[in-house]
Amino acid sequence: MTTTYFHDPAIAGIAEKVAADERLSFDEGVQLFRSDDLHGVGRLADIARRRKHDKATYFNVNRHLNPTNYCYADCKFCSYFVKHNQDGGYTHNIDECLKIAREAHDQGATELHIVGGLNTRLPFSYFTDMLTAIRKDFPKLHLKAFTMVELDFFANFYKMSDEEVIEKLKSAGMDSCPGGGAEIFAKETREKICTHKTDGNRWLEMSGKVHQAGLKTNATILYGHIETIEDRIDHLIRLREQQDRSGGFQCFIPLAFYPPGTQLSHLPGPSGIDSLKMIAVSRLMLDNFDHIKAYWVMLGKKLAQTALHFGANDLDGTITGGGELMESYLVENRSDNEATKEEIIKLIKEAGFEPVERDTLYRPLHNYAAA
Ligand code: V47
Repeated sequence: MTTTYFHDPAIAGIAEKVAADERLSFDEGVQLFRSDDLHGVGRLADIARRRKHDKATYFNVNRHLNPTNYCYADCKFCSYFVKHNQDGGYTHNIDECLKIAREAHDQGATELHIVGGLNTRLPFSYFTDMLTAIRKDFPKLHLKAFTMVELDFFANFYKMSDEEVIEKLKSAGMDSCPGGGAEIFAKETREKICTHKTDGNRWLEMSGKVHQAGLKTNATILYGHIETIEDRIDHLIRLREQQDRSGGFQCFIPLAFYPPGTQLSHLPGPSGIDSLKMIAVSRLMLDNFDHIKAYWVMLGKKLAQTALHFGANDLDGTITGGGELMESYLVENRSDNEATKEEIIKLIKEAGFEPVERDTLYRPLHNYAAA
């Protein structure tokens, strides 16, 4: 690759390694973030993205179910949770969960994304009963349920081994796990934003155990709050190492911090440029992750579309009717909370890529390139 396209000599050096498909180091990750050559960084990420996927860009038809917003964890970045002594809390009963699953099914969803608060007043059977009931009525709906933080909470609170928790939920219908709760692994920063929950090492350990049980999971980073560039690269490298060990991560989703309503509401949140870099650097550092998701709910549709040129190859789902958690961090225009399949296809095509509807496990269901 000719390096004269890059006005930052550091990026020109990294370009040689990207061309040779070589693993990037911690320092190179930091250099990518510190570079002012946004086009250069994006170009490298685009090369890595096209090497794996060419023009294919994935989306799915999904719906969120957030069973309860009661949570003891008190994360500083979260505007969704409520404590037991506060107003505004809810817990859906099984019939209400089934109603949401039915709506999802009737809207053509192939996936139900189930996450909620760490609620100390529910029995474990609430979760297994919920999965069992949904699985019975909607056997084809993929249940992407519970973050590593929820699984860790279940093991501690209900006094079960990790393996037992995973096995019981799997038997009840859990098909895979979403990537939430990772936030930022770096200890000092994590303790400032979410000191009461699962630490980084434990989050990674639980992922390994879920992978060992034969289920896929996703991974996330929450960025644009108080973390440093070094924290971000540390996070990516620890995920890359876990993927080397257990191999079950499907997709990485950088989550742009949305401050309103949180205990960090004085912060501005990440800029558009920072979000594009976060996506690009994720693609370049996570050489053993197939999929990088530009989550339009948090980026906004226009920036998510642009991110497809910065290493992302997935736009997440249509999310027809969001859960309460998603609604708490919808960006900018709060009516922008849904995207039809047609709209997602148009966003992808306009960006010059080929829309592929997928299931949760990235099996292609329909290629809309010619449509
Ligand atoms: O863990 C909470 C984040 C996550 C805020 O696996 C916030 O396919 C921004 O993990 N601003 C939950 N982010 C969502 C999540 C997710 C989303 C989409 C797809 C997948 C997947 C997973 O949301 C939490 C936390 O990191 N979050 N509050 C906020 N104010």
